[in-house]
Amino acid sequence: MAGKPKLYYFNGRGRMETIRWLLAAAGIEFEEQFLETRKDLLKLQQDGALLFQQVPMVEIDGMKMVQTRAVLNYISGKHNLYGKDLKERALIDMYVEATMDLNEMIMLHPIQLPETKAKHFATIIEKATTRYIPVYEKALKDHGQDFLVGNRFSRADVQLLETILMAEECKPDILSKFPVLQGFKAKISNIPTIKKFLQPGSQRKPPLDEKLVPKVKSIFYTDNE
Ligand SMILES: N[C@@H](CCC(=O)N[C@@H](CS)C(=O)NCC(=O)O)C(=O)O
Repeated sequence: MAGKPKLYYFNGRGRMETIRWLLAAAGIEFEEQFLETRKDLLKLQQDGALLFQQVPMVEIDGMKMVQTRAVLNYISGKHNLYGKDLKERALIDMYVEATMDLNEMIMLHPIQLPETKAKHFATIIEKATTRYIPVYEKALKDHGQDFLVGNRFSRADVQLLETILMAEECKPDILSKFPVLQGFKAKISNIPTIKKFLQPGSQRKPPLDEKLVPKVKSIFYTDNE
């Protein structure tokens, strides 16, 4: 039997967090190797472990997988979280690409320059409440089912919940005008694997503490980047 997947990244959310969410939602235990310094990244690069010299990297089923979306697609396909046919998969892809756009905006907020930070934050809230959240609210309302796609649990539900919780960290009442999503959030949060992941002590990571930004930058950026 293959061992547990092993995740290589720094000890924070970044691009790895959605991978953690999907594994947890699928009930898959995983190990993590945290990069603490640039030397740790260079070592992986020198060992030839990173196809494009970048992390996230996940050792899984005998592969050293890189490229976040490739990893997410693999986990979703393997664990039946990716729809029953190509059309469902296409819809799931559209939903999750949009959650990832919003997720990335929020994720990158701590590293914005001081002079652009307030504007960036206002854009997050504006896009969340006018571009993204209403689409999910309407989709759930129109079909009246518990899950976003195909009346069954998929990565679209997991990734939407992850992103809703991130948006609530920015603005706690962000769902106040979206009653269907409030119900969705409660239901998906109560799925046993997800409930477990949401409990303290799980491998879920907290939002990036601004004090850690220099450390993260020192791992991933050289002085001239
Ligand atoms: N498209 C890649 C981007 C990966 C990426 O930008 N990784 C950053 C850390 S979050 C990195 O490894 N930077 C070091 C480098 O590019 O040399 C993915 O989604 O995995």
